[in-house]
Amino acid sequence: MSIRKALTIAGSDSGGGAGIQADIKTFQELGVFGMSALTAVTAQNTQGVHSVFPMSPGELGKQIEAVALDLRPDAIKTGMLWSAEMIEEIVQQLEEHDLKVVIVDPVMIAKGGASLLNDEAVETLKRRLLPRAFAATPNIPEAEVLTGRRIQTMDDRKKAAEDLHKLGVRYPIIKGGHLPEKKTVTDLLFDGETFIEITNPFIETKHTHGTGCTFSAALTAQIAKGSDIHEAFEIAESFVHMAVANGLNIGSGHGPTNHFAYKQRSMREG
Ligand code: PXL
Repeated sequence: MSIRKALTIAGSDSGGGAGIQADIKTFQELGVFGMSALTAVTAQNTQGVHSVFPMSPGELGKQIEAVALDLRPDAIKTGMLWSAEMIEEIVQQLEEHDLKVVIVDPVMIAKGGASLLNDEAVETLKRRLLPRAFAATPNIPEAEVLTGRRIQTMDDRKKAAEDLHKLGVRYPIIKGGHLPEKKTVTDLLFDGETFIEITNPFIETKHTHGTGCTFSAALTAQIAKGSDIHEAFEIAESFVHMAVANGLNIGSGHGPTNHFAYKQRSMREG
């Protein structure tokens, strides 16, 4: 079988822990050929974002088009999208080139608080991109913004997942990392019929930069390889858990996770 291909439409993180760098590393570790269309170039390290230089929407569109016309991705992931114009451009390219399997990671703010999505772009994201999403992977604050619902209990999360499903997301996944339950973290998938929860031990570490990008990239890689949503969810959970549990301890701030860990363990275990 020929190699599967995934495209990330996202921002560059010069520090290498999040954004397209995290996505391409994750694709590679899971055996998928990675491609990118840049929305913005950020200057940042583990201490924070120094600046953001957005691409023009037209230049973003040309990157998606170039990939679509020739390489044909099996799955596409979106990350930092920055503006409403950028989202409109993406939707136009998806339609024009009949690109269907889109996993939306609705990135809004970086760990240090820098905004990665303009306020007025939220409506465009909801109205134009979410209805085309195969899956979406918000954390709790992002799910609150997208649904207008305060999320505290597991029941709130389930309702938010149903809201996202109604907005057109086929498989919403709400990540629980911002509301750890004492010693565990539970992520929730709604497949349109049932709720599936995956619980991992909570890991006490400050090195969690890029966990959201990495999770969503692992999910995208598995979907590109033909996993169904349930298997993709399980593997993405395991990939991120291994990446956080085996931290690299680099940089003096919020360091990146270890993208090597999952594959290293699978190689050891044969
Ligand atoms: O983790 C969210 C994220 C996504 N994309 C880029 C980022 C960040 C967080 O810092 O820098 C480019």
